[in-house]
Amino acid sequence: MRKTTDISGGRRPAADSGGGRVSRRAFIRTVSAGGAAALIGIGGAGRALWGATSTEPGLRSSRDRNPLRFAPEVIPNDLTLDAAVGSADIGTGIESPAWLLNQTLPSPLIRARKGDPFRVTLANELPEPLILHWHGLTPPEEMDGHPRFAVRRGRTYDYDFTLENRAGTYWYHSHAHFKVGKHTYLGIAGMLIVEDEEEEGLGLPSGDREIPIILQDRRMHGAKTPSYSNPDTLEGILGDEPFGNGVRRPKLEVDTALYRFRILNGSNARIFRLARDDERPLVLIGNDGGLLERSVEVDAIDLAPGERVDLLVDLSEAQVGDRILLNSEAFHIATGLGRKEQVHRQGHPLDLLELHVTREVDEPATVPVHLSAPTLPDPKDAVRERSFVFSSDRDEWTRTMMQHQINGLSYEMGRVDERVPFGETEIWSFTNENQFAHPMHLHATHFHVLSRTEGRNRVMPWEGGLKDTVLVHPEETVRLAVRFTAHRGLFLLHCHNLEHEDVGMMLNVLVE
Ligand SMILES: [Cu+2]
Repeated sequence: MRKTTDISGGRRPAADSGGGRVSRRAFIRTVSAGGAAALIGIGGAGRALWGATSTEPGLRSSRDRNPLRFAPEVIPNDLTLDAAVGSADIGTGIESPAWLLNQTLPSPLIRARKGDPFRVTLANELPEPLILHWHGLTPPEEMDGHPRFAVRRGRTYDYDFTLENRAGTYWYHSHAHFKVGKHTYLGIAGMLIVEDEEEEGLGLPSGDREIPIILQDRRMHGAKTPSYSNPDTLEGILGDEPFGNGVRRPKLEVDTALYRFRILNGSNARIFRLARDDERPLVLIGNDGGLLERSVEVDAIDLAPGERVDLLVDLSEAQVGDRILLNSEAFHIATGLGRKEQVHRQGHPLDLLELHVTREVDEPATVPVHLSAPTLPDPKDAVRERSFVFSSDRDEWTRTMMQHQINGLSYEMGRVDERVPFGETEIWSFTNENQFAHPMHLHATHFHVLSRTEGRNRVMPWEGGLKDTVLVHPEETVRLAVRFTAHRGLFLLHCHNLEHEDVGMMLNVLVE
């Protein structure tokens, strides 16, 4: 079913050390053979499967869909990533212009292991300066992809550090000065998976049962995606075509089995409200910072740009022939403003991925209840508070462009905005005083979401554990416990709506 091009040794087999643990593929074979074990179904009944003939708005025939593909997997062991202009097949054999790393869309999937060296060379042959940021990892400052390290065409940048982060689903993308939106939209972005021993011990679905997927929305110009021009600085670039792993309107053939979906919102600006269309819940097991303490069932998950969720999708009770959609459901962002002033373009429904059940297998599907025990910064240890207020206004010179600011400031590369002592726990509050939703991303650490007041007024189930990106709706105040324990140096706090970031919604944070 799944094709993986192997360009650097491919998937590393699981370590066979530690109490005679079987390899992950062998594990799948073992449980497949144990047919007598009971299937553990998840969620309730009442399935209302969408058929291929549906005429509901926003839904389309299965015939118009393209097979989901998977990025070639590489390991960061003397890996070179060549950035160059090219083109990519976005489905149905249509080549669309793109900027690529190693000529693939999405960029190669980097699979790494906690404790291993991370040695990657970026070779830039793009017509613009480029630097890569490892979103969610916490490397030393020269390795973090700060825009001051961007390299011009013809130059290279060497990354060399030890991977200290726990197992989880991460991202990497361009962090070039004021060009993040363009570069990411054109294709300079890929998934990064970290594995560790703790996670392996859980026997989560792996191999063909693990589906890494970067979800994005795109604007279309006929059958092709248009080049990046005149970005909307109000809400950011919002397209009405769903893409998965660089494929337009993706579909995936699946077995009647339990799957692990690693989902990354790699959109420039689009917030997704993920849900199954068969009225079954999503089983959430992890987010930005890796596995949660325990699995939790939710009907829908709001996923903003830069956020990740790790889901178990149980298809063990599906029938061959079923078509199940992973959708982004309609939603509304309350702004507290009159109807006229409201922003309307977020929250349109999209059918993101069709799962077509094509093979029946007899495979026990167990969902572990207890998963992990992430170490969270404790608000009781906080020694100070820091507040960040977000505002938006028309640029006084151009009148058409929007300014999005943090504490009244627009980004300046050479200015230090916050000085934070290394190792001390602080309470940070994010207050959004304007009508746009802002997914705020912090480099160099993960944080613990404590509370949300006004707006949605609660912490969502997918905001437990360790986060590096948190969505702040209009009028909301989100409080976090934050502590930098990885490295000292100059890092970033910014909005991950990439058009907001590129007009300067970013600050320099010096950990000292
Ligand atoms: Cu923003």
